Amino acid sequence: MHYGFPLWLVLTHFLNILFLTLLARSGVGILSAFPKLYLSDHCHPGREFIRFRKRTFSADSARPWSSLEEEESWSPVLALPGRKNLGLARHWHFMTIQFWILTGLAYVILLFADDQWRRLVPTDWAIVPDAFRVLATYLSGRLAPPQPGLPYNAAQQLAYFAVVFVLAPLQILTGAAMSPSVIGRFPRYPRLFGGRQVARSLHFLTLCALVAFVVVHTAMVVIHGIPREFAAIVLTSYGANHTRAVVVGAAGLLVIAGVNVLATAFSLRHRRRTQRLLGRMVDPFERVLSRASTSRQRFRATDVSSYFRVNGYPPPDERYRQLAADGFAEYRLEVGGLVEQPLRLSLDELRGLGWGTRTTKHNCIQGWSAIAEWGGVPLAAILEACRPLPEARHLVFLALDDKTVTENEGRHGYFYGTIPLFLALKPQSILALEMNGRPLPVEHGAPARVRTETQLGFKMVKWVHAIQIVDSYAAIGQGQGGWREDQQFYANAAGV
Ligand SMILES: Nc1nc2c(c(=O)[nH]1)N[C@H]1C(S)=C(S)[C@@H](COP(=O)(O)O)O[C@H]1N2
Ligand SMILES: [Mo]
Repeated sequence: MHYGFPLWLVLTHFLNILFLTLLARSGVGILSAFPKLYLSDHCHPGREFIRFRKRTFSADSARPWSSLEEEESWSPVLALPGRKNLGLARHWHFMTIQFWILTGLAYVILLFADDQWRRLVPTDWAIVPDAFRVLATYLSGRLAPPQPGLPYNAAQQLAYFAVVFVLAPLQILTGAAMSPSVIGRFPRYPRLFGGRQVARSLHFLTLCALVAFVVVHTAMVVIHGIPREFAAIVLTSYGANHTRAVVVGAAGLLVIAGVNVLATAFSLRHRRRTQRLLGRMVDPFERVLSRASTSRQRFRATDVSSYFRVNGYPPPDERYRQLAADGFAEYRLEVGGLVEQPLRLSLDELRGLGWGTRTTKHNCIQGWSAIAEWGGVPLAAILEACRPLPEARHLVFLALDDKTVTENEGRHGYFYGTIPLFLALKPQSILALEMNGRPLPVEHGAPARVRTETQLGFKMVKWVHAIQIVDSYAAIGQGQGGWREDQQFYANAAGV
């Protein structure tokens, strides 16, 4: 058996490095939105085990704060695209992941089709002590020879095996354990890793391991004899022309750097276009996942988080203060648009439509989670009462908080959000009026907020005063289907 470097191996290596750089940099961009790692899904402030910044926030800080303030602006050199562009970083991550998985599948299939798997997959436990012997050899300053009949020594083989068959799958599995649609449908799945936040931490630590592998691996190729090894991996043969190999290899690395620079510069300059272009590849996937998953979460009372972060400042105006002071006696929810029966409901009338409570995990797009019991009116019951017309497609939730006033980030307008009809009809989609058995606290959306348990938190509009049923949201706001979609370039579908 000859273990050379066939062309497919060279190509998949190249694509793998390209996609890994995009994944790592966009991953860092995502991390910057909540640059701390937890071991518990309650994400209690101060209990993170790794924090990538100095500033701290605490649950008992005197002034109100919002989790968006925990977002950091990291350099575009490190992050793709960097500078507080969580939505676009996610778009790059989820676009690239599809191609990375395809490359990985092609690689593994070819590996087995070609009998090349024997170079990676150990067939004897003796590989473990052998690998230690190899390490000892390296540490004593000598090069370790390959195993008989194989191109690699035991340590190399073990490392390559671990990367392909352990770290890469782990990265995919821990990634999935963060998706609100996946864990809404399979609430026990993240427990495989010790919870969603442990999965998130592992996802980051595995990235570190992969980066460490690439560094050591490249160093080894160099130590083992550039340009001979280099010629083999770039031009498929140990006998290839060395100069040509170095030129082709350098060109390949330049292409990878170039793609990264272009992707970053384009994303920073054309945020809406990046959101739209990448959205074409990412949104359908998220929409299918959201449609297919129905939340089956039923946490227990003892699972409820003692601390639940807030995102978004309450409406500061006098009208809202007055409403709250009167216990929302004057509050009316307006339901209109493409309906047979427009509604105008007091809180009591709303309650009369139906009631349900369930205890679920909230997953903010930034990365934190928390568990609470939510009680409220099924959105399906509201729809039944207003009877949407056949052309109805989306629910628009209009909120009372004017971001021009409550946030000072150069963004503006009243918060709003949309969800497709099919999400509203899921059994765990409710207009919540209670949290943990009490009327909603002001900061969590009093008197009424959306809960739809397979989606990210930003879809769950707080301080709702009206629901509009529409056939399209193109003419609302900036047309992206929500305030955060419009102003922060988040994806409209939010199942991952
Ligand atoms: N009206 C309004 N609703 C909103 C927001 C907001 O800023 N304004 N923030 C959203 C985001 S990003 C999240 S994560 C959740 C947070 O809900 P909580 O504050 O109850 O934790 O509310 C969502 N609903
Ligand atoms: Mo959020």
